[in-house]
Amino acid sequence: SDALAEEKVGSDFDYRMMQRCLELARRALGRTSPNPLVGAVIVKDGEIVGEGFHPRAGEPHAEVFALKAAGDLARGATVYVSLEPCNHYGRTPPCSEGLIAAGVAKVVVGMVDPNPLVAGGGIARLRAAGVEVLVGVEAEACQRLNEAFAHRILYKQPLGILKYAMTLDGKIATTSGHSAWVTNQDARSEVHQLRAACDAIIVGGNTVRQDNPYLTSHQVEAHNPLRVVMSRHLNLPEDARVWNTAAAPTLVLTELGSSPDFQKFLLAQGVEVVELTSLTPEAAMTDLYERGFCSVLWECGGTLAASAIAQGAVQKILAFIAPKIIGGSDAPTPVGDLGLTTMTEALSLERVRWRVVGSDCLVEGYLPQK
Ligand code: AOF
Ligand code: ZN
Repeated sequence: SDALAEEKVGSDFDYRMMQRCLELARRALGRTSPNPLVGAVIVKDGEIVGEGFHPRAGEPHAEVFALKAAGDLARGATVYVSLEPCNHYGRTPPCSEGLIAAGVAKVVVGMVDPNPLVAGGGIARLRAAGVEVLVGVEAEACQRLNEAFAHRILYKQPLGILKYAMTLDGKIATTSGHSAWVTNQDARSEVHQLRAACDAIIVGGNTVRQDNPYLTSHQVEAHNPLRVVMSRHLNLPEDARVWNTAAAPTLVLTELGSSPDFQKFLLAQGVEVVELTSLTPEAAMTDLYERGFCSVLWECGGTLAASAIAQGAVQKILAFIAPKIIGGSDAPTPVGDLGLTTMTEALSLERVRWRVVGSDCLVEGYLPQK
């Protein structure tokens, strides 16, 4: 992707139109899984004559909305779309055929669709019909927007993102477990935006007992992810905020036969309960994959985080670092025991980026592929 970033494809106008596609695509943030976020813009004689985005799986694709808005003006026009037009009969007919039938002259594509059912087939179909196709305008931004979709479709697993906030001395809470708040308001708003983009958030029973979080996106009109609590024995408080399913849906993953009384209580609150034969991060990810999810945010403590990493349920790390020191040799840290003993075994993140968020710092990176 570094090579893509250097080689600039298209004109400044092409870039502006593709950025508009991404802006449109983001209107459906968090709502399209298992489908991608896609935006489309149709331009005729330098003017936008139609726009569209994919609102959710089962509904028409971005190009269909844009073509409908453009009407007869689509003939001879240029279509910008952040993801390669599809070329298959899924829940909807192929967009490649729709574009050809509308008589468009040119299609500018942000990125090739990683879906093996498409994977270049849409571009090839358009070219075979005499439509000019330009690929790779704003490719990196397009790929970043749909990294979870790409991960799901290529690896048959949701993208696992481990997010934590720690002090400069590497603690996520004090020795007594108090953690409100490690980071400042800016970093916390960023987390709320991140939640709006994800399909599920997972925590363990400890986080529910210690922090009593809402785990919502705290934004008007924003998508709220499914809140998932992993708890073996269900020794959880009845007054936890996550049981308020009026705010957002909640799923409890537990083991077969755990506390029938508490399960009854949860069901009465509208909480879904799933008993797994073995309650592991891997099994949790399988359940969430089967629900059609693309992205899962791990907002758990160090013990669960370590086992999620060890089981390959985490691919991406988002670490907020606050310039504070709390001290305490027993204060909890973001990642528990991984069984590594020498520094040469450390998991070295790839594609690392650092960013200042208010008075805190955000480090982003990807775990090496196993
Ligand atoms: C596009 N534009 O807006 C979207 C595309 O089941 P379907 O018919 O909705 O097809 C889903 C697949 O189509 C999805 O996995 C991806 O490959 C592509 N999604 N394609 O041209 C869109 N949402
Ligand atoms: Zn399509």
